[in-house]
Amino acid sequence: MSVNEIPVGTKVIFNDETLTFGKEISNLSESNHLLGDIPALKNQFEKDGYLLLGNFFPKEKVEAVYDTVTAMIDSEEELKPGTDPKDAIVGHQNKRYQLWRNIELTESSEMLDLANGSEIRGFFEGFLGGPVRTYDTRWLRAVPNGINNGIHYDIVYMGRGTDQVYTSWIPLSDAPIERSPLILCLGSHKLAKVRDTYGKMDTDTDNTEAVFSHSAKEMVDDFGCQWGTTNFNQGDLIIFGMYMMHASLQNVSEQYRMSVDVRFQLVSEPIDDRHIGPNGSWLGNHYRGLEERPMSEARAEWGL
Ligand SMILES: O=C(O)CCC(=O)C(=O)O
Repeated sequence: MSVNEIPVGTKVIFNDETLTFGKEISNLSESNHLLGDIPALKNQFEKDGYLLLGNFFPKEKVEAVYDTVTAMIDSEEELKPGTDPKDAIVGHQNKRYQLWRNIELTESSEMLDLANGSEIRGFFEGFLGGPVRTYDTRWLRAVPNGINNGIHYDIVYMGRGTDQVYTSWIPLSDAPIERSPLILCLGSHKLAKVRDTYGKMDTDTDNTEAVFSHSAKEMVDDFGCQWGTTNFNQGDLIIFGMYMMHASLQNVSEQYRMSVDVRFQLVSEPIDDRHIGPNGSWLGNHYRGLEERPMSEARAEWGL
């Protein structure tokens, strides 16, 4: 067992469910040993639907972004009084930050140097075999205690160009199992019926809730998937495609989990222009508080 491996029997929380390692959830595998071997990386991605690259980013680049985010939260007095901002301990309001409209942070030189910097661009140019571009929307998050994200495919938010878009999730803080790590629903990218129905939806134009399910167990019991996660470290990188169901575990720690998720694709492919332009104009129905068709209704129509 590697140092980072989460032992069988460990329990984690998703919404009101408990998931057990070795049962509904298992450890994700790193692919660092494949770096530099593009065919092997592609095979691995094709097989598992993701690539996890530990310690991918230079520490100082990640810390620089982390510091801009903690400084902002500190300036709002939302860190616990008397604590070191470096520890990012949540203040008494337990405020959630969804910062993709905060251009000062998402377009800062520190952020661009990390999330659109030479390491990640170089990786994708090699992996995709040509010049690449990134979305200007950068989903910067500070997740407080008790909070997690729901189960979804990214295609429902960003499917107006090519579907060959790659999500890159970058933990800006450590994100071990108690601090709201990303979880992937392994096998979900191969669920043909889900791809052909939910995977064709556009949450904005269809005005339908984007979250496919509130139950991680349902994805195991009814769809035959298995969840995967790891104790993420600050500066790891995990990439996956538009049809990988994913979510995050509840933050049961007292520290913010900070992360940014960004997208890459080939320049030569059509792009979803909702996410282009430095003003971060995109704000989906959900975030504008518009009433949406419930997912349960859509799923009943699809027979899912
Ligand atoms: O960070 C999270 O909690 C969710 C991330 C996510 O949905 C994504 O990277 O697409």
